[in-house]
Amino acid sequence: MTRLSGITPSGHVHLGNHLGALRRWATGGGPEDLYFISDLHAMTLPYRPERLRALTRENLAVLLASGITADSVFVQSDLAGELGALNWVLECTCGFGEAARMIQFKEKGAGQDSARLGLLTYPVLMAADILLQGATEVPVGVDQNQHVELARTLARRFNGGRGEVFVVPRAVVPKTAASVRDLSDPARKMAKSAQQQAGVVFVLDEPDVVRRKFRRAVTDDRASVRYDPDEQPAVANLLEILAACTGGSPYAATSAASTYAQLKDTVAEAVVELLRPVREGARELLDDPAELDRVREKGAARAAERARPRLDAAMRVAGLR
Ligand code: AQP
Repeated sequence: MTRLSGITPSGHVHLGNHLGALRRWATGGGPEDLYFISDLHAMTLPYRPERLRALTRENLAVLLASGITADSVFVQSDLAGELGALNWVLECTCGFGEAARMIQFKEKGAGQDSARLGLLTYPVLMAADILLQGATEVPVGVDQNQHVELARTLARRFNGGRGEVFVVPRAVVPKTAASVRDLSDPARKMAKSAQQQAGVVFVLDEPDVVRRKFRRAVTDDRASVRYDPDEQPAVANLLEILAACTGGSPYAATSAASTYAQLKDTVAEAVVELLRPVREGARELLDDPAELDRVREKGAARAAERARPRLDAAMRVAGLR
């Protein structure tokens, strides 16, 4: 089994990324697993090069501090040549309608003349990320499920029409914390690129900042700590976060507090303790640029070595060699 997944350095890593992705990537995997910083994906929206560089470094440090081994990380653009080649091969098998139906494209760019073409086609690049490494499982939050479906479709289509080259991957969506919601608005998922960051808890936030964000979290006027995602989505989000931190169920987490104020304090403390080693570890790594560079170089060499035979096979059966 090979698990592969990525994080886009479109902003600072947040609690949703940690609970829904990084924490799971760090446990239960095998020596073949790969996790990458998808800096190419971060270019699909307007961005500043200096900030992208800094965030790529920061995201890498957070991955390592989350317990993901140095042997299984790489930065996507270090494989830009291999990925660019496979991306083109796959784009030439993907319909415009298939790409335009992606929910993230509809949310972030559909109907806007200024939307980058890369925003439309990046799910194909994501398919290239997955297929190039022969991943069997792709751990993702529920929001990325559709993109993995596209990778499966493209793999089957290519294999069926040209020759068996790709492993058909499957998405693995976590049962709890599959989508952590914004603390200020439970209708929105917690997101790196949120316009208002008051409801987004970042992994590198200092403890007092985390506490303040939870204290200001929206709830409702029912004054009852119950787990009811339909009727009380904001409270349900807090209970899900608490459950994800403590390992119980959101229903069981209701016994931790009888008022909303207590619930917020309890969740805040659980999150502060969960994130403490990650924050401290990442800060240490960020103070050691040479070590981060070394990890990055080794990761690039390993990922490229693994990618080449499959890329060669794909080019060959596509009639290019
Ligand atoms: N709110 C979330 N709850 C649970 N999991 C989440 N993930 C993202 N947001 C949540 C998961 O984190 C991994 C890396 O995410 P990504 O870098 O691919 O970014 P994204 O899914 O587009 O969402 P972000 O992090 O909030 O960034 P922006 O604002 O740029 O969209 C993935 O496994 C993702 O499912």
